Amino acid sequence: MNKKKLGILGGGQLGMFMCQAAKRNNIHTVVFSNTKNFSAKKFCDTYFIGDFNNKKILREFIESSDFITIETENIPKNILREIELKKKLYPSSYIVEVSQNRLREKKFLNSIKGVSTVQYKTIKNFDDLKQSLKIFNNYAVLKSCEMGYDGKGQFLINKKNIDEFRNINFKDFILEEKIDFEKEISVIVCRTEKKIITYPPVENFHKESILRETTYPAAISKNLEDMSILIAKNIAEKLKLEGILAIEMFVMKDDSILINEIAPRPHNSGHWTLDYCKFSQFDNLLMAIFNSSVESPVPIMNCKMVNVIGKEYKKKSEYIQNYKFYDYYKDEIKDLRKMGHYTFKC
Ligand code: AIR
Repeated sequence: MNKKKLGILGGGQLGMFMCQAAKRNNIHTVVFSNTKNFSAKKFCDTYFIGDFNNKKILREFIESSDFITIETENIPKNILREIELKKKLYPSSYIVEVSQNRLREKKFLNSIKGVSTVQYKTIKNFDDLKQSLKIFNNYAVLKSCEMGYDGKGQFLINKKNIDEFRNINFKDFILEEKIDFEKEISVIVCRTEKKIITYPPVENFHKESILRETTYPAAISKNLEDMSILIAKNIAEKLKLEGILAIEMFVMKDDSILINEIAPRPHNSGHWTLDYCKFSQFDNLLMAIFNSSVESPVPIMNCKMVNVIGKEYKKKSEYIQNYKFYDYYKDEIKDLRKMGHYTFKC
């Protein structure tokens, strides 16, 4: 019998983990990468390299896959829609389009009863920026609506540095209030038409807008745990999710929850599930796609995941000796680039 074939748009570390999980489940993987040296290269069965807008490659990629998923939300809308005309995309192009634009994402989230985000303003010119900064007590974050991840396209703005932003191209920006939260947590939800499961909330620690550490479980009350799971399920239901969605949340000092952002793909804060759950986030994505079902994760023990960022990668042998280390096989060390991660029980 022919193997089932999964097409993956993007070939970074998330794609790499998808390929490894697929191999364990006898699923054939086809990666479409827009960079030449990519993490998933040595783990996929076949690959295409080229611009996502290359019609010929896109056609061949679609033809060689039974189902298609994404490992980054930064994929042009026209490509997602074209794929969906021919093959089922997990999650749907609608969900990816909501999550790839901060303004659309915030409008969607705030339209759900019981769900809120931080305050924000649409910024179209320097005057907007000046006015909105005042509203947010002269301390706020300017964010590009699209194509940002790991802090890219984000700038902390205050009275002193605002003039540096006078001449930027304001085509597509929002300004978010800078909030004083208690904790950052995330919940991963997997859903099919038949079943919905969530991974328990984990606690995340960011530095320079990039995730450094995730701890399972999050040190929060049972009440907050239940509330975060309820919100995650609610968002997934509203989106009619089929596949996986990660939801980043802020726990505020008054125990309320604000949603930071959603990501319709496996998430860095879910990498602990590879070692410390019966079913990892990647297993559940594959089950959602190929079995139309998902399984409760069954966490095994308390643990931590630590990202290896930029030059920290040079200490790789030390991590290998002391922890369970995962290499992302990136072609180049860059500042603030995720190069690998390690996990340990605690
Ligand atoms: N990624 C996607 N959205 C956020 C993140 N971190 C992962 C994906 C993508 C890779 O990071 O796996 O392909 C890109 O990493 P880099 O270091 O090449 O920018």
